[in-house]
Amino acid sequence: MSATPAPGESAGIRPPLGRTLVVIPTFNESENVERIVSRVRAAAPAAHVLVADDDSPDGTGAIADKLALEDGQIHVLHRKSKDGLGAAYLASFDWAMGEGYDVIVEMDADGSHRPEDLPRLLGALENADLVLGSRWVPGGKVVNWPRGRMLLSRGGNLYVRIALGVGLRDITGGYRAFRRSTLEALDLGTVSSQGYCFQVDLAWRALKRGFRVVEVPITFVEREYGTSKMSSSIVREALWRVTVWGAQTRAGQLRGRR
Ligand SMILES: Nc1nc2c(ncn2[C@@H]2O[C@H](COP(=O)(O)OP(=O)(O)O)[C@@H](O)[C@H]2O)c(=O)[nH]1
Ligand SMILES: [Mg+2]
Repeated sequence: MSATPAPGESAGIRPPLGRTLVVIPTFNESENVERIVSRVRAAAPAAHVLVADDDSPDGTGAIADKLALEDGQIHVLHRKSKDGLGAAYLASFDWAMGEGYDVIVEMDADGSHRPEDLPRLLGALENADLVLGSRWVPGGKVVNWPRGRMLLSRGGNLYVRIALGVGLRDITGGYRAFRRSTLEALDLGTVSSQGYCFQVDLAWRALKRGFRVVEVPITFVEREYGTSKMSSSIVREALWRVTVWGAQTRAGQLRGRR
């Protein structure tokens, strides 16, 4: 965990955390949804869960509805069609704000983000504005990932670090906890990143606004059931957007020097 605030980072006392919502986006996760939701309920009993399903053809949404009927802390957001992870999260954040949650957590449905790590993420958020579950800080681990995915994640993070000039080790990861006040300041209406680039976009916005972003080591476990939705178009989107953001930042720095 990074203990020293970076330049421009806001220090100071933060309010207690309050009500937590764990958002789980799903597309064809029928083999995983019940298992992940019950693990979250066991690991963080006070937290509510929102399953954000993009009308999965495999019936994930109907399974989530059944879980919600049985447990008042489980909710479901049904979306019309597969529209990317970014859009599912933005709709979920809107829902969370409307319902008055104070902390919003992002978590994959496939078991890669262990709900048992959640209390540590929430503990770190007491003194931070955004907490990233991190595979690439000391103590972080990846289990059962093919070499290609490992290289993609490490290479992707290295590229982002260099292009944007940020110190975070795992800015592409999707296991994170936001304070509501952080999300409210990120200008979410202007986010257009669709795939996993969405994660870089939000962390980058938080850093630029001087928020305290802290990385907590996690063990990332590759899914046992269902299939990955990662695709080459998702990688291409991240590559060009990060390159553009990096170029804009450098151009701004040069203008500032003149
Ligand atoms: N609602 C929604 N969820 C998605 C979409 N794409 C991926 N997901 C979910 O996002 C999470 C991460 O996706 P995953 O396929 O495991 O990606 P990987 O871990 O990078 O291989 C899983 O819970 C997916 O079901 C999408 O377009 N819409
Ligand atoms: Mg996965």
